[in-house]
Amino acid sequence: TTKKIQSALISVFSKEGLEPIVRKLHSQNVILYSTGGTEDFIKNLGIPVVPVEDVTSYPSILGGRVKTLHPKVFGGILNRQDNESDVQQMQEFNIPQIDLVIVDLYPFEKTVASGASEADIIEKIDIGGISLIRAAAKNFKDTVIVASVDQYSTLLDLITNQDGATSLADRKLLATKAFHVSSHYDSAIFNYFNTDETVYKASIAEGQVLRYGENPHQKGFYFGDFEAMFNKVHGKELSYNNLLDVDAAVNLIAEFKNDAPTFAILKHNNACGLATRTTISDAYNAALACDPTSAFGGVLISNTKIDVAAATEINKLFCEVVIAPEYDAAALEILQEKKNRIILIQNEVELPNKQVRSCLNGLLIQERNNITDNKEGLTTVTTTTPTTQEIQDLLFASKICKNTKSNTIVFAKNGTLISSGTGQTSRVDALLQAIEKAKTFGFDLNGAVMASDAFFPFPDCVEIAKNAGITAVIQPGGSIKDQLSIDYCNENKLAMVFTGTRHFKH
Ligand code: 93A
Repeated sequence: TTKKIQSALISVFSKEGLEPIVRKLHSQNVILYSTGGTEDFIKNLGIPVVPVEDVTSYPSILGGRVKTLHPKVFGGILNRQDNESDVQQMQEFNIPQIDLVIVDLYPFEKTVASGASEADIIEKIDIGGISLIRAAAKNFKDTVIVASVDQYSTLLDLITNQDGATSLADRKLLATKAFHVSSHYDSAIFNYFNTDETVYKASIAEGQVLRYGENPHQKGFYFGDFEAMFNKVHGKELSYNNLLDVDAAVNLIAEFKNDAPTFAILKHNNACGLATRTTISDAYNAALACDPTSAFGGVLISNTKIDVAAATEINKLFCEVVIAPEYDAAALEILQEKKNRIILIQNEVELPNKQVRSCLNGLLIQERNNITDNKEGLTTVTTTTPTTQEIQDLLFASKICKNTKSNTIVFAKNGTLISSGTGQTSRVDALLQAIEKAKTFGFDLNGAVMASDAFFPFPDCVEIAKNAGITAVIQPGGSIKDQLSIDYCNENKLAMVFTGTRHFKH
């Protein structure tokens, strides 16, 4: 699969950086074919070059719109050297082999940016060049493609250090880069034309047009296979905000997949109630008790089949969405009493490992946060060790913490979320909010545990927590001032464990 370059077709808009490549190719006796301007450039270097017109026996026509678009050119690039009939046809039609294609496309984006007229911009839509790139990249088994000045150094390296020999892997990598160039180029053309709403809508035909985005004056679309994840059995169309909440709910409940019946209530992507009990109706009631005010209009999710007892309780609440892996038939009937309430059956499918969001003029992509803190990963850093119940509650609180917007502080006790501080700009603010909320809904924090998504930079948090009644703390650790928090806990008989894993969520 290692191949030596013996012939090359060069057609570049910008001639910059081309000279050393042409000289090197010539020194290795590579036959050079070229188009008008590029041909002149090579000739001026005193290097022999075959005009592409000599290959096609056809002049460049229509003001250059058609110069390389010819079977003799594309045959030379696309033929499969291990295909008998291809080889035979190459001879029959007297098609020259083209081993290497170098293209620098018409500068479409630059022309648009320069404020040129539409006619000038359209003339800069490269047709022949993009076809050369696609053809050579498609046939990477036999052909080398250099689709941009950015790959000149790679090519120079191959012809200098490998004497013009390329491996299949070299060619495939260059082909990948070439398709990146061609897809980017076509996207730029699309973006230029795409000023009309209908064109935009047509282009997102595969996406779902939502009623609106986050607010009624914003357009919104969903790209994804909702049906693969859910069976929607009842209710109105899901909105942009519903989808965001459903996403948060599904990620949250995934943490409790193998646990006893667990029910969560979410608002604005954060849990405002979550509890684990022996029955799902008890879990629902405990989750609701955490913050019945926020639960109004919330998104509800269960890790367990919803029975009649749970459905009867849920039916009393105005809520947007209910999600569960299963429902008893009679429970479904009860939940369907409210016309608009969205009821989803969650299928057993893995969540994708990639998370994407827009950022500036591009995208941010990251892996999912796949680490769930477990007992084995905890290090007790204080002289007081947490009790068995506390360890359970610490891990429980940590799972909620991980799925709540940073900065966050979570209080929990006996498998119940008591309160949390969510999305605050300081950890102390998150802590104070959690304390305030616990008080508002009548919780006693004595013996409750605290989870923090990131380390405590100062000992103030453990001090405030201790004074509120907290007896055990879970946090990643890693602050240069960790010891101050540890000292405070030791002096005040608080248990603290480190996980070593930060759980920011923004
Ligand atoms: O107008 S085109 O789309 N028609 C063609 O057949 C064609 N073949 C190559 N433009 C075409 N090219 C482009 O010409 C190349 O992509 C390159 O940008 C440019 C090189 O032209 P010249 O060698 O005449 O400077």
